Amino acid sequence: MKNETIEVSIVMPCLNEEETLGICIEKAQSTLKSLGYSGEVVIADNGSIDNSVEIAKRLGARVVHQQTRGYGAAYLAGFAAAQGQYIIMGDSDDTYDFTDLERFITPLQNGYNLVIGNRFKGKILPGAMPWARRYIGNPILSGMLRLLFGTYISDSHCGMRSFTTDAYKRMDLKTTGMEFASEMVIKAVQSELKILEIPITYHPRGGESKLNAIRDAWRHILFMIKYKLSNQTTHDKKSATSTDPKKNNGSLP
Ligand SMILES: Nc1nc2c(ncn2[C@@H]2O[C@H](COP(=O)(O)OP(=O)(O)OP(=O)(O)O)[C@@H](O)[C@H]2O)c(=O)[nH]1
Ligand SMILES: [Mg+2]
Repeated sequence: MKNETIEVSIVMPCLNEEETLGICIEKAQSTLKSLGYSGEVVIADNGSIDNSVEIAKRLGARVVHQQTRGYGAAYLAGFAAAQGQYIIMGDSDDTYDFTDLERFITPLQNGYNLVIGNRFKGKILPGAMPWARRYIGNPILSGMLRLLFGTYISDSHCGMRSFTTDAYKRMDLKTTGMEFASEMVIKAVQSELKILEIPITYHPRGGESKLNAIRDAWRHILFMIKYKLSNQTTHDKKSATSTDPKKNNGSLP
């Protein structure tokens, strides 16, 4: 629910990130303060069994719990709880720089609906992204997105993004796994959101990666194909209806 006094909500999904969660929360809180925004940090906990939840509570972040496992599921719970006009999302593993917030907020105030970080046009620090993901996984998945949906986002799996609450409603996101990142790009483009890509720096993560490269890449691929097919069917049905002579007063298009 929107709270008029909160301008910015920073939402982080968290599954056992005790090593880095505190750093991320502190960076976000101090940056919001120094920029003069009223804001909140929302931690979407996905059943952590380490000290993540205690750390978040101690630092004054708001914690919401999501029983359903998965990156998308965690975010759906976090976004539902977020109260700000603007929402900034990013992993709680210290790969994204939560001191770099202003560039994610100002464009939203100037008419953009969605801001997406771009690591390839920015900097990927040594050890931040495995070779196979950088040169094989990412280009293939991004290429498929461009080919199937005509998207023009060049780092479509970047996890640091910001958007307005209105844009969030328009995207109507639903997926629960890592394919959430692709779903957002596809639906943002289809909803004709005004999107800005900005170069960012990607840092090596602390703690253990939760990504299962093969399984998660496969989830992206399956989602893209299923979504394309179901959209195609809807589109075909709509075209069939609109070319129905009776519905067109007898005149063919
Ligand atoms: N993969 C995954 N991540 C989750 C889940 N629940 C919460 N998360 C959080 O979502 C973020 C993304 O997971 P990461 O392991 O960082 O995935 P990634 O960024 O693609 O991979 P790395 O570059 O290795 O960090 C992290 O902050 C996780 O703690 C889940 O069920 N699965
Ligand atoms: Mg990460």
